[in-house]
Amino acid sequence: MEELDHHYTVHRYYTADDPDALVASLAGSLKAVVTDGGTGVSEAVLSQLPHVEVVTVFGVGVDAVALDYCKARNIKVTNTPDVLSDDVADMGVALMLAASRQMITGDAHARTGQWAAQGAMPLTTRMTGKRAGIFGMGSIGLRLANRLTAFDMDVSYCNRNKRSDASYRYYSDLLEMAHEVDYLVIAASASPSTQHIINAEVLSALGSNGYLINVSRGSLVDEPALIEALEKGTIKGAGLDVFAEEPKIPAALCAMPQVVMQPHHASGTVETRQAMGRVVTDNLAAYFAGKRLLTEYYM
Ligand code: 8YV
Repeated sequence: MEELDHHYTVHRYYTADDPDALVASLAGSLKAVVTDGGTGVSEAVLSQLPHVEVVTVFGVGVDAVALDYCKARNIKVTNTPDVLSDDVADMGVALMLAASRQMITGDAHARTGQWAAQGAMPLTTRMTGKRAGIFGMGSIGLRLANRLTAFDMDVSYCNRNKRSDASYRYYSDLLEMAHEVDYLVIAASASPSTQHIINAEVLSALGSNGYLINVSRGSLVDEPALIEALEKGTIKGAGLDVFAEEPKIPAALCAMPQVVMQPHHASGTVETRQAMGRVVTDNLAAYFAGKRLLTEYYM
């Protein structure tokens, strides 16, 4: 924000007393929108801003941006790929371990004196050597896969295309992969075609020893179906960084000890957020200097 304030006249939609009035007042002048992955920018807002030429997203996911509208108006969109992939992959592994080894329950057991009062906590589930299936083999998926080999896991992936640079087992069919794995890790981007792709059938294929891990977007999961699968023991547990209606999380999920959660924080380290901020400001600088965008998202 300091860098933006230094180089541009910045109008803060998110803290405006009257955001609609702010948008209306900028109709004749606003050139660029900076937003984040979760917020994006809607057609309703952009259509009031005829001079906007570029939308820069502080995040890799552009699903909250009105992409069709941007394309039609030739508004450029940029995102922040790659710089956050390591942290998101780290979070995926952390959630897998935390869910299997019941880290949060264990922490409470140690912290609150239950250990001293009641003795050892119940046994948990081993992760090393198990089968992991990654849905979405982009930069994040690949880093996840590489990390999981250090846990001697049998790693497979499901992606639109087989990657020539990855030797992991490839599935073109998500349901087929879900049958064959102990951990289903979602690292695919959100789009109309992946909406609710993790449905009751996929969860039932994952099975009663299976864990669902999501570091992508809540929209990929049919959340009521997930809650039912967890309640009935159709799957064993889940590690979730993202939810359908953030920041709201269904009370049923919050009450489940077999679910480990994070508040959409996979890229939330100082190092990565600084790197993401740099990509945003460099893209804007390139745009206004008439240079090629660093990380244009092609629609
Ligand atoms: C961020 C994200 O949490 O990259 C994304 O798509 O969702 C996250 O990295 C978000 O964009 C920052 O607010």
